[in-house]
Amino acid sequence: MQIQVNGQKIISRIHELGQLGIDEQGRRTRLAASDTEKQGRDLVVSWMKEAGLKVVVDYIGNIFGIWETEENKNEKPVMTGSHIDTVINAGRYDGCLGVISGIEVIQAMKEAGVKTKHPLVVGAFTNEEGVRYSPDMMGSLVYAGGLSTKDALASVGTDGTILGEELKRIGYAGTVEPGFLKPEAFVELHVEQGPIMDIEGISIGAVENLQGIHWQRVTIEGMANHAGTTPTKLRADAGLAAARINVFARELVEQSGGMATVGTMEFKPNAVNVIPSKAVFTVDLRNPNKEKLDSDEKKLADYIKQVASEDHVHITTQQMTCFDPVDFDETICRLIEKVAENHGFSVKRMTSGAGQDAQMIARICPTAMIFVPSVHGISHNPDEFTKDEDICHGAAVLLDVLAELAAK
Ligand code: HGY
Ligand code: MN
Ligand code: MN
Repeated sequence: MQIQVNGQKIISRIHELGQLGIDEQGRRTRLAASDTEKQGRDLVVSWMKEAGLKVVVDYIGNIFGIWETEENKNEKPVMTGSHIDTVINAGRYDGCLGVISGIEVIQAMKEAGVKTKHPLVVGAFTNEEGVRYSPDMMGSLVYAGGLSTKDALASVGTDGTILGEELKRIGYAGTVEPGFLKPEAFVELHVEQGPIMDIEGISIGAVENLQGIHWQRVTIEGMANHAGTTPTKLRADAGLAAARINVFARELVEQSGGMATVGTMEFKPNAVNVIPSKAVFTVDLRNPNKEKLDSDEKKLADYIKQVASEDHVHITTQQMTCFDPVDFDETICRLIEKVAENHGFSVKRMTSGAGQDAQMIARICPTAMIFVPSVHGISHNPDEFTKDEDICHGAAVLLDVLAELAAK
């Protein structure tokens, strides 16, 4: 029986959810456990209920829509899902595609009267982006047992708030222990967020692995002084030291084939004519190869020491995340390829450059991802765009992959 997924419904819901969190400058921002994200959560919960799913929220605020029957409720569920929190001034597809498509695909199977051996569940995981609270992929990491619920709830945000209190405030301090459902398998549909599929004209990505991610915060303390009277050699310039480290990180990854990003930077006193006494910034290092990633991190640490002595500044670093590269499940990747080919869609094995909830759930069950193209590879940017037909293709593949996994 060929079940039809209502692609138009998915597309209109992506746009409906994408309207939440738009501020007065037109920037879309739904940071984890914020008021705007609560609006998104409430909308997703209403869709899950409309689909006739049982909605359960766990202690870290992960939301699950569960479809189980009398016959299969004691079996382990096949799970899909993603996240609806965003970065600052975000696009509308990152994460949301996977949650909205998951709801629609399960509803389509339910309403078609499909009998599955396993229940089906769609999750919306808390704080995948890690912009307000670190680390990223927090909700799925806690779910997979990689971080204690207690430590996660105690995490302090960039705005000084405590995640556990914020979840209570927005009404999503859930009622069950994370990990309460042990999935049989997990498949996440997500936009590629990179340019490869768009450039090569590929419709479906069978994501077989994901690069490692190391985040650290660097604090440099120098000495404020007059920009016009302090000779260069007498300066302890925190700003210059920060710039040197940023440039070095880029040179490192140009050798190793990894990626380095200094995404946040603040100076004190931040005045045009004062040598910065303090610089605080973050370094996001990534590489699909663990040895290279660890080696880049070591080389960066050695260079930071060298800069500290040459520039007469004091530098401290604080690790924020340390996630190794992840290999996904080969059997599920093959199933994604087979289903895509059955639909006549072009398909290619892909590596995820972005961190994903799937990388955490892969710790507890066979897991893989389905990618659809991002036009010009733009993401974490309001110009993020995926064509309607690619959304429909991705959802159709997700449905058949979940149906086959839930039937076994
Ligand atoms: O950082 C990442 O790659 C993901 O978007 N959280
Ligand atoms: Mn994402
Ligand atoms: Mn993202």
